[in-house]
Amino acid sequence: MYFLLKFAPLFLAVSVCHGWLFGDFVGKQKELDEISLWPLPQKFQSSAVAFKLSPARFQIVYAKESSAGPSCSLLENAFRRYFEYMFGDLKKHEKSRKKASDSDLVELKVWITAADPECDGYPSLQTDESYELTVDAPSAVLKAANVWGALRGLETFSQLVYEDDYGVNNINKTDISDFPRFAHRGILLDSSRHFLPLKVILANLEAMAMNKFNVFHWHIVDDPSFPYISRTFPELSQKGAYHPFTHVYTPSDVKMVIEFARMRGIRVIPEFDTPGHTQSWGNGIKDLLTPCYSGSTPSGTFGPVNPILNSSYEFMAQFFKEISTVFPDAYIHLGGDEVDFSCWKSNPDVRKFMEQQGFGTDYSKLESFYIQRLLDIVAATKKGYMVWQEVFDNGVKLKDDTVVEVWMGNKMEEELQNVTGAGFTTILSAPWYLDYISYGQDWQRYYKVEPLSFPGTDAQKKLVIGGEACLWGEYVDATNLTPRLWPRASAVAERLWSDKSVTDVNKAYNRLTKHRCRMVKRGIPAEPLFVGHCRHEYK
Ligand code: CP6
Repeated sequence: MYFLLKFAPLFLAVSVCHGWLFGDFVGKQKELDEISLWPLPQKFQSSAVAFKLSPARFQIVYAKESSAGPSCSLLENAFRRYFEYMFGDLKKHEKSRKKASDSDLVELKVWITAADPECDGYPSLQTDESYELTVDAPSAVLKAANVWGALRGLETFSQLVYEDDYGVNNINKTDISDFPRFAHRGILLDSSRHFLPLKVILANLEAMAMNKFNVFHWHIVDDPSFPYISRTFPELSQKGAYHPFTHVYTPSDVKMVIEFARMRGIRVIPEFDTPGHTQSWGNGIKDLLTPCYSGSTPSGTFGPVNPILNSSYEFMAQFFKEISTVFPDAYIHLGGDEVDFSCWKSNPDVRKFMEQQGFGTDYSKLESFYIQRLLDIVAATKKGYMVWQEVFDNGVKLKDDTVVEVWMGNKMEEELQNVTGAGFTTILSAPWYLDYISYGQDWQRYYKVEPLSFPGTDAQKKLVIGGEACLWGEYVDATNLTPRLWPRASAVAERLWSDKSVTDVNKAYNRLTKHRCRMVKRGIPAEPLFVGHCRHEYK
């Protein structure tokens, strides 16, 4: 007998009914329920043949043919992390002298196939995240072109491991071939409405990796506060942060976020939103914002960035030159949403400028004038940019590789049709505003969204490169962010990773309940979906 056949009571019932002893014939869905992969892989085959994993013997190693080896610190770090997720702290395990038996899985061989494994690189929109995973005794094999696919595969492998009734770690014979449906799978966090301590950001990057998210959209500054410490303009945070020393991100904090994310295959896309949402910028930079008028005199309040002064553009050029060197990603998010025209309208100098430019009374032309100049400034730093949908709606001329983010819930399908019809790539966040909360299981609403349901050609649908779950910060800080985000964002994770046909909410419920307990076990205080318990409750 080569394999130890292990049947959970339910499996036994199913197997006996069918008169089979061998697990390969056990219904597939039962397996899925048992092991609870999230998000569900593209191609998945498993059997009830189970192997034991002994923490004292099991090792994650490199395949002989692998182009990456022990000098790849990203993988070394990931091996350690996933070993701990599966078995807890290594020090607690006694070195076992017992010989491995035929029913043991003794190793996971990681095989990186590309000539360049990208150990020291950064993930990008073009990154290949696919992997193949075979679990069979005595060795499992994880094959991926580069480290990014290996990271996704390690997460899946760790999710395959489950504790049996005796607390022993098991893994079933399995074949998986997996790749993401969409390339951009993001989470937006807002560190301006409330300061988010580094610890919270890092914990959420951990949770993102558990859900195969690959973009951290860092809405780092906004009206209420400017926590980013700029080398070029230190006054921005000195005068604009909630506190100049404690409620700020230092250059080393930012580096740490970027590196922690890189180690998990996550891109960091910072958003510096202008010309609106910039009240906090005005504290540190004189004349950057438009003075509002009440009648013929300045009212003492300020509006969006002043678009009629050359000094505004000179500032932006210097500022974004810095940003383009601090953040390694090929994209910067430039905002451009919700520009309030009332202050511009009140200002006589702005009105005169409008006249000179022939804009009439159409202030969206002034908005476009500003954004156009800003985009050209940023393009000169060799970065790509993302913008909120208004920038496209206002007819601004965009670079071909611009990503337009659709956030408005009304006429969302029409917007997707228009943006992709004009040939631009787009991501969707409109259905996934997780800052909105309500009674009951709202994850199901997020889960049921089909991003490509809008009318359009195949070429148009290809331009939808993904989506983002947004957790705006008005009602969120370090005390409630993580449980509000997880596992609600997990619904978005599966929609963006798994096949289009994966839509059954009841099946998803069973897997997601277990996935949520797994996050809890790994130290993420993810909130419950509904009535129930976890074997390992939050400590
Ligand atoms: N902040 C910024 C926000 C929002 C946006 N931009 C927002 C608008 C409407 C809702 C939620 C969030 N808080 N900078 C819009 C992209 Cl419902």
